[in-house]
Amino acid sequence: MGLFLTIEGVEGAGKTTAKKVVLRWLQERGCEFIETREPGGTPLAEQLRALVLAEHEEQVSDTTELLLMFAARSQNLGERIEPALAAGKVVVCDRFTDATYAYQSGGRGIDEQRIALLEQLVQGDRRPDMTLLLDIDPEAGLARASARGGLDRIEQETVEFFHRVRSVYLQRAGRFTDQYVVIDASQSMADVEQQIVTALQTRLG
Ligand code: Z5A
Repeated sequence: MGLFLTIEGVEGAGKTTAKKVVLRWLQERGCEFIETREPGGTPLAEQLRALVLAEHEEQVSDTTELLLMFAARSQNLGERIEPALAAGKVVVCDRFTDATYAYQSGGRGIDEQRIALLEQLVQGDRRPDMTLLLDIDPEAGLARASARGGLDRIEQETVEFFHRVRSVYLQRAGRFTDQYVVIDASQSMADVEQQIVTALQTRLG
């Protein structure tokens, strides 16, 4: 029933661009799909997104950040993702729990067992069927993102933070080979698009 496809990567890797390629590919094949993003995807989850990405006068603790990510996820899963999958649709989600392992465990240093507990609580057995990991050196990704202007609270982290994020993504890609496809996002847009189309054809036919 349905197919759950997620898109991941460090800042500025080109997820937004990749999502358009995936949606066009699905459309051309007449697949029914929904698109969503995390944190976000429903009105309440989008409010949680705004809260967690905004700068605050007080310090946002790592645990608060983690719980806000999962609060938004719980809402998006219940309201949008699970109903769409149950209706046999493809769900294309810009980031999901792999981002939590990468950013909150890799980046912030939270023990991954704590994330696994929340993952089980919020998602049960739900995991992505396929994840496109847009892999790029963080310096190159940040340069692309900065050119676009206005960095949020997490985007202002150090380059070392994003190296740890990338490293966790790559570790997970090596561990969950049935789920992950690694795309070399340092290439030109045309080349990245070709890699994505090849991955979709190979995995989904
Ligand atoms: N976060 C978290 O910490 N924990 C979690 O559990 C979740 C998320 C779910 C918001 O995510 C933040 O939430 C994010 C992680 C955290 N914080 N950070 N950092 P987001 O996905 O909404 O935000 P983002 O990572 O900041 O997305 P982004 O900057 O929009 O990145 P992108 O979508 O990968 O980039 P893009 O807009 O497609 O491309 C960036 C620019 O590069 C743009 O001008 C493109 O035209 C250009 N581009 C794209 N591809 C290419 C190629 N191939 N060549 C040249 N130029 C290119």
